[in-house]
Amino acid sequence: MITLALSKGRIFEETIPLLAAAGIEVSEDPEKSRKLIIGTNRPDVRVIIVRATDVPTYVQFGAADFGVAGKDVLDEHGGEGLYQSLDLKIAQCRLCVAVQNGFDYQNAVRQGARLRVATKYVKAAREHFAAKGVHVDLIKLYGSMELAPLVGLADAIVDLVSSGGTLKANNLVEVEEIVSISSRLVVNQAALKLKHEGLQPLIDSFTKAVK
Ligand code: PRT
Ligand code: MG
Repeated sequence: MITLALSKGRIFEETIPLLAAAGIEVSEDPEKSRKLIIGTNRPDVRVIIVRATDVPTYVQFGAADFGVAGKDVLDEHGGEGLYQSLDLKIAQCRLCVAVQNGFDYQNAVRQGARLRVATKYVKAAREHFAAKGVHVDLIKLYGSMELAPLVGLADAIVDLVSSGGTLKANNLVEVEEIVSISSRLVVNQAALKLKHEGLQPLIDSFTKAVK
């Protein structure tokens, strides 16, 4: 059995065409069904539905042979035990620093002020501000980062932006891009050897489909 770990939402939706290119059709829609293990038209291939941030963990421990995860998630996870095989160029966005409209970020940085930064991406944020020599107090959040500057929890946030609509709706502006993000196919290192016959053709089809 070959097991693919996906998260619901954009990653699932954008992986479907890549699976189709490999001749694989999932038998259920995870948005409608509550099933966490979904079969496919191939009796030897199944999909498991996990939280986006949990995909690397399932693959790392071999509970899934491969999976699709954002570069943001992989960077925070560290990628131990994972073979990062392919940029799928899906679920694209960028990791940014944003502040409330009117907050003079460049000036605060110039003045050497200690900034309070709220984020889910503590590792990426720490590295970014350390490289700039900016002193920050990081506040770990698990979602709705956009709220933090509006209620005085933080001066800035580090969060993903795609259309920019969420920032705009909350009177925030992007002041720095840290890194551009897309989703990657990650493979369990042991599975890549032990299940090579089954896995490699799928990886090859994904590779072709991305091009
Ligand atoms: O949503 P949930 O809490 O269940 O989990 P999750 O946020 O970890 O998963 P999901 O499915 O939302 O995101 C999975 C992956 O998609 C992320 O790890 C990213 O690699 C990628 N991705 C691409 C995004 C976005 N675009 C994105 N726009 N992930 C999140 N967002 C959020 C962003 O955090 C912000 O709140 O969407 C909002 C901004 O969107 P715009 O279009 O208004 O700019
Ligand atoms: Mg989300």
